[in-house]
Amino acid sequence: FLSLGFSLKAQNYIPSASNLKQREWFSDARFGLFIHWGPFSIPGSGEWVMNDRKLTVHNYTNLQDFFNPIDFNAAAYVSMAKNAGMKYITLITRHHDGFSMWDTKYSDFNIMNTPYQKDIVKMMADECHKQGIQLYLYYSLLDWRREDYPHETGRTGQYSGRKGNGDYASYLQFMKNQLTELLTNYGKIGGVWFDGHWDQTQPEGSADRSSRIDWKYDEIYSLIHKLQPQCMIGNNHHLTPFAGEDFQMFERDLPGENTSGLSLQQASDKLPLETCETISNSWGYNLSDTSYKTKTQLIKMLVKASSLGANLLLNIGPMPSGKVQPEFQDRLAAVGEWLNIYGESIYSTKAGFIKPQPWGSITQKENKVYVHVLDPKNSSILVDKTPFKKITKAYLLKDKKPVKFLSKNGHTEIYTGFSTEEIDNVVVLEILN
Ligand code: JFZ
Repeated sequence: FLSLGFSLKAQNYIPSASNLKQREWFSDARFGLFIHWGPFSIPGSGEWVMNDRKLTVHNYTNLQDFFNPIDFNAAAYVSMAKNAGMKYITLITRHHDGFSMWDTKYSDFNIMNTPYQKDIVKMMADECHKQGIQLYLYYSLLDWRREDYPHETGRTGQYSGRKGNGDYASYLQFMKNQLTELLTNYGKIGGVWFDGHWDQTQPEGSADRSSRIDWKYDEIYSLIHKLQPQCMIGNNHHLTPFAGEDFQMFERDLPGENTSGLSLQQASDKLPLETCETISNSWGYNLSDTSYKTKTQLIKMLVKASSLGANLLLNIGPMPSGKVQPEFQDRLAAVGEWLNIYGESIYSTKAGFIKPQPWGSITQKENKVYVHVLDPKNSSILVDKTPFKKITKAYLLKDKKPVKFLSKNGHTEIYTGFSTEEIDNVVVLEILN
């Protein structure tokens, strides 16, 4: 094995051929499953329970003794994702509470020290590889437990009872050790989803968004790309992508919409995009949250994300036992059924030539334009400035029934006989460029 003896700085980052290939795969995939799950699920108050209830490290550690997910079944999780039409799973390996869901040598607060004693990441990785779905790993940069995490400058985790000052050099080494395990022992990993950077910056909307610590991302990112060159790096920092990152994520928002106040940054025109949302309002299991989005809302979200050139990473928070509640299962199955018919207008498409409109939005690939009429209020739809020469055919995707249209001087009018019962009346325009 040839070692070059130097490490490329992230600043000079040139993605490898396999990384570029993985990015393409990712953009084509369009739909993934986010899983927020771990001992934080036990109290049923979401994954921030340690911080929200001001629990100390000492008391929170007790959760380790209760985590025994007897209903966890990796094969069932992967099948559920596949049947939903999802192409990848992004699994929490370690959230802000610092619990490691795998057999790690670098922290005692891990799955092997629970009554369960089985490596969740390993079981998921093996099953994903077996069933042909890709695995991405969520890894928190922020830690509410460790004394070496720079907790004194952090915005959260102040009730943990930690003493002294953080020691970032030590914490960085710890993260590198853990990431090395994750990228060595679990086969091919599609990407790493970092989160927690924002703990060291002023809140969104503040003038100064600089970090209070130097995270040394160049070291972390080059390590990952050295271990697995294809592995895509994303970081939920709510800022313009940093050098060395391979995709850009938007938390609870569509690129450019900024309805959550968390994505003021512009969408990169070079990197694959991903938006994440959750079926209820919580990420981790929450007993009091019954605000489930409907299947219609979820499908529209997926359509809009695709129209903006972004993937949808849709979250579930399984129960402490590992069981996925029927409200989540049913919705995932329903989106899957829809994709069985309409998947052609979602997978491997590009952003539409216009942004989403009041009536709906557009995706496209090769010589096909998919007009997603999500809200057919009027009897016709006008698409201004159509960037193609000619429409050769127009029909409903569902049953190939022809659709009337008028296309002149770059204006296209499509006549609706559209059903308001339909979630999405997809009209296919076959075009000449
Ligand atoms: C983060 C996590 O904190 C959350 O638990 C979940 O994993 C989500 C997907 O990502 O959400 C955030 C991100 C940023 C802030 C708060 C929550 N912030 O800037 O205050």
